[in-house]
Amino acid sequence: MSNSSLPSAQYLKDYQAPVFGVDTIELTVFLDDHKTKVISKVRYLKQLEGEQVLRLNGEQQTLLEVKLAGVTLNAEQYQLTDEELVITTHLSEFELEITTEIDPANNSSLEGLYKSGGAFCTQCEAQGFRKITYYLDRPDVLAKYTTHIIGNKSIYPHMLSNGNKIEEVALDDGLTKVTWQDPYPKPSYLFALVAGDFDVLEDNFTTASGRKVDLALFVDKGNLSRAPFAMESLKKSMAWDESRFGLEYDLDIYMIVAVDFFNMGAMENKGLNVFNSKCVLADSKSATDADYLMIESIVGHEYFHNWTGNRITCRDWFQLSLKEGLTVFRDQEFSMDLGSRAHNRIEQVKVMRSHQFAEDAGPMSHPIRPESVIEMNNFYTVTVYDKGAEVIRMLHSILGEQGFQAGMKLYVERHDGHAVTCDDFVAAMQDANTEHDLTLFKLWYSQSGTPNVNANMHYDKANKKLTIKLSQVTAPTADQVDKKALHIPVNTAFFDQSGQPMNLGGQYQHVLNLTANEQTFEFESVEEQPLVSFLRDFSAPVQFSFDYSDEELTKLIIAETSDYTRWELAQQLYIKHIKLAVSNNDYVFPTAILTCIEQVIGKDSADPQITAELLKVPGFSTLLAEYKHADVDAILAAQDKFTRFLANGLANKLTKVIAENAPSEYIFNATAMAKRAFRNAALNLLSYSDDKQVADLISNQYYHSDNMTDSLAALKAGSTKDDSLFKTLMADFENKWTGDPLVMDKWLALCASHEHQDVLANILELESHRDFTLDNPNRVRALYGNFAMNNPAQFHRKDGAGYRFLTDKLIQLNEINPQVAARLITPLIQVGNLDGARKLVVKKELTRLNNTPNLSKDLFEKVTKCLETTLAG
Ligand code: 7MK
Ligand code: ZN
Repeated sequence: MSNSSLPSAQYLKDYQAPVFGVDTIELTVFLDDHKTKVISKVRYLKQLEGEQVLRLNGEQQTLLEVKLAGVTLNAEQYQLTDEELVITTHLSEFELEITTEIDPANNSSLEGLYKSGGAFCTQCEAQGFRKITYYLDRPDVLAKYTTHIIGNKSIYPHMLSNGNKIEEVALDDGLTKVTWQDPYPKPSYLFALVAGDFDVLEDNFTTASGRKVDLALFVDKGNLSRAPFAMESLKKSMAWDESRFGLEYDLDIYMIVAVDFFNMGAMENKGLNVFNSKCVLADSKSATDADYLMIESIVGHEYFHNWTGNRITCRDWFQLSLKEGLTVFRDQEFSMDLGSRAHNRIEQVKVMRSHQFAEDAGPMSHPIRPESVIEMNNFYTVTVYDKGAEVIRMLHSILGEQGFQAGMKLYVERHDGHAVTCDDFVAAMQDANTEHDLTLFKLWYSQSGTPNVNANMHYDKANKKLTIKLSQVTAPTADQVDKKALHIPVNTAFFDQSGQPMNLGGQYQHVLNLTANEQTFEFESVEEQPLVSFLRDFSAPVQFSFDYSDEELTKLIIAETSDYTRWELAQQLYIKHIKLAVSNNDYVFPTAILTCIEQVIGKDSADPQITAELLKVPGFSTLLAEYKHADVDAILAAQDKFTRFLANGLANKLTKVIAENAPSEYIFNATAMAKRAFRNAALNLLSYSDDKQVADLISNQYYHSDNMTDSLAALKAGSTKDDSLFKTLMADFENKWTGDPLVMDKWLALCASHEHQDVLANILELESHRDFTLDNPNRVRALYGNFAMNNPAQFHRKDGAGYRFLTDKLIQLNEINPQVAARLITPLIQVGNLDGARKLVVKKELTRLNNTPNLSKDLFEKVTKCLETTLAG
């Protein structure tokens, strides 16, 4: 790549409103595998003073004709580049008709219009529409769409687009034209078109105001029996948004299409969601409890976008968290209202700790509202989504449910039908809650990095006075050096030494609002030295530290009234001792840990779903994040040693848990799910013990299971045991499920995360397995993604073979699907705390990648940022 053509960044500060707006767009799409013709007729209106120049985005298509106000332009009358069609005109209101040709069957990027399996399908967010036709492909240009699809009905019985179907006519040549019209103005990223042969699950929903909405779920032929759960989830989502947010659906029809080739989880296109089939299809034989929960939350997420994203959309892509952070918060609350609050919170925090904190500490660090972007696809991140949702969650806890809903109501009233900013959102929250001041809070939108909050405590026995000093520091990040003090709400609870809640000023729970670098909080009439629990329910996305003794921690774990926080404190206890073992080979773990956990397991009142989580040892990425200069081998060894200590120490208890929670016929509900989780966590932990019977337990569970949750749990437990058992079970599973791609992804994942010396050779062999293909993102993530993210021992091999292997795959995927490649690179750029020798190998590999011809913008942005920051010098 020559210097002049290096991809360049766009900046939030450079935003300019569009000079031209669009009234209506009429698209006619002539379906063809390699030569799809697209005619777009657009009514442009000049809406601002400015240049009479219309700059249309467009890529990877052949321009056939341009007609301005009915007159065909010749090539001198416009400028065409690889990325733009530029037209200068004195008109301020005109129709532009553009004919282009595209090649969906060869579109392996899965962006724009592409062929997935036998079906045509689109993905336009963020900037895929420009691969379909030349247009103002930006979220602040809203238009009313009419879409004509012309194709062979015997091959494509279902031809779908956004809105309502208004016409279907047979044409002379055996083709059919289907016309759709969407009455709601929308940006191009919400456009969708699907054509294919599907089985359809139909249902309906009556809204609170009594309107009947048709629901249709389109799946590949033969998959109908795996569709009902997603349909139920959709109806629950519609009911929940009415009852909790007062928001109703607004069209007469809501469609979901499941496709096998999809870069992400799903997409909220107006009235026509497109889903990755793995986020839709489920039955008890093939899907785990975790899959069911994931499907429910993603169906919810896409549905909730109808208001937070579609009716009210983003002014520009820097505002992505406006719709994503808010919609993730909404889908989290949906899952929490339907299921276990504490369990959901644990899963949310795991994502923050193991992925978001790492992103903030790495070369791609950015605020939830980024300030500069090279490739927008790189900003669909855990920071924008999950930290974004944490920021909304803090607002919710500061304002309370009522205040928050008042803010939402004002936000919808003010901005329905418009493209707005994060500032507009906070302004609505502020104006509906004048008793609060959100001025400082807004800094969460523009400051990146994870704050470190530290607590110190002093109890003055003579004066019965308790003083808590909180301080915050946010270290400089790759993108931003200067950091300011944030508003950090620290939920805190007090317990007496016997473990009873201790009221201070009438209550035992207090919110300490930290708004400066350092702050002191004083409590009077405190009768005894309390046990204090901080940052309860993860009240802010920060790294919190308080120097607990083991005794305090174990007492608090028993005393806590918040199930989430009990788990959190247990994690702290585990991490503390694993770290001690990292720095001392001869470290002996205290048995007080066992006593404490045994006591929790034994509690009648304990929620088995949460207790199950207490039996899981912190993952490698969580441990890695504890270090500036990590010794990978020592961390893995200490983690393993601690797991075996817990397993052997709790072996009797675990065996009892397994026996007492014996499987019964599969049913998906909270009680049954919690029971399975408890049993399977016990089985998994026990597999690390020296217990001789565990192999029998595993094989017994595997062969007698009637559901995927238990089968897969047995396989996972088997993967830690002796090789022959694991090999036998894996062969049986492969034999049973080959040809079923979604299930085989679980098998591929297990192969890739198996901690065996030969895993790389095995993966190479699996590349020619009949169930693997490099052009399907699900397969790629199952095999390579699990190797890179869930097999730390082999990925971080000292000889660099893991890094080299991933780089080879990235170079291959760069040509096929840049977006998938750029997601897969994450563990190779979050290397700041690795040792010098490993960093050197990574640097060599990233340099090799950087020199790849035709390196995509997606990989370019991440590789160069890593080489310039983390690996500079
Ligand atoms: C979730 C965008 C889409 C990453 C996580 C999703 C995407 C990427 C689903 C694709 C979504 N708008 O609804 O957020
Ligand atoms: Zn979303």
